[in-house]
Amino acid sequence: MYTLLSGLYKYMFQKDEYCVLILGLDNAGKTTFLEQTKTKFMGLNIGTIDVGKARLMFWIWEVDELQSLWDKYYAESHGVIYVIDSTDEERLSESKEAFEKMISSETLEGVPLLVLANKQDVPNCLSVPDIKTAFSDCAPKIGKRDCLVQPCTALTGDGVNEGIEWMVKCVVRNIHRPPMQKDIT
Ligand code: G3D
Ligand code: MG
Repeated sequence: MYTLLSGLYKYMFQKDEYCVLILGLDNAGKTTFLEQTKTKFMGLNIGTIDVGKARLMFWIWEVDELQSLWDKYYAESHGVIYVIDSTDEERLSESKEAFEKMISSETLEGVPLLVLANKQDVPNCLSVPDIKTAFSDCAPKIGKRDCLVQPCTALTGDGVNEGIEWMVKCVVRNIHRPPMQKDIT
C-alpha cells in the first residue's frame, strides 16, 4: 500500500528538472524574455518555471562574459536559448560570431537550440528569413540537434509560449541528457 501511495505521490509531484541557458549579446532582450516567460508559465522563483512535469531552470548569460566557464555550464545544460536583437543589423555579425563559437563547443552537441529573433514588433526589423540567411554558414555546425528559429517579441510576450513549449518538448525527449529528478515536498 505504501509503495502504491508513494508511487502515486511521486507520479503527481515529482518534477524532472532541466537547465536552460539564455544567451545573447547585451541588449538582445534576455532579461525581458525571462520576465515574460515567468508571467506566462508557472514562475516559481527568479529563474524557474514549471510546465507540466518539467521544471526549467534558466541561467542568463551575456555571451562575451566568463568565457572560461562556458564549457562547465554547457556540460550541465539541457537546452540553449539564443536571443538575437532583430533591430540591430550593425551587431548581427558580432552576434553570429558569438553564436558560432557557442555551437562549436563539443559539450553542447545534441542539446536543443532555440534561436529567438526578438523585437519583431519594431517596424523594418530583420525577419526570420533575413536572420537565417545571415547565419546560414552555421548550419553544418548545428548538425542534427533540434533547432528552431522563432520570431518573438519579448516585450509583449508574442512567440514566448511557442518557444518555451518547443523547448520543453525537445528537452523531455532528448535521451542523451536525462533530467535531474526532484521530489516536491
Ligand atoms: P538583455 O537582458 O539581453 O541585455 P533586456 O536585454 O531584456 O534588458 O532588453 C534590452 C532593451 O530591449 C530594453 O529596453 C527592453 O525593453 C528592450 N526589448 C526587449 N525585448 C524587446 C522587444 O521584443 N521589443 C522591443 N521593442 N524592445 C524590446 P530599454 O529601453 O529598457 O533598455
Ligand atoms: Mg539583462
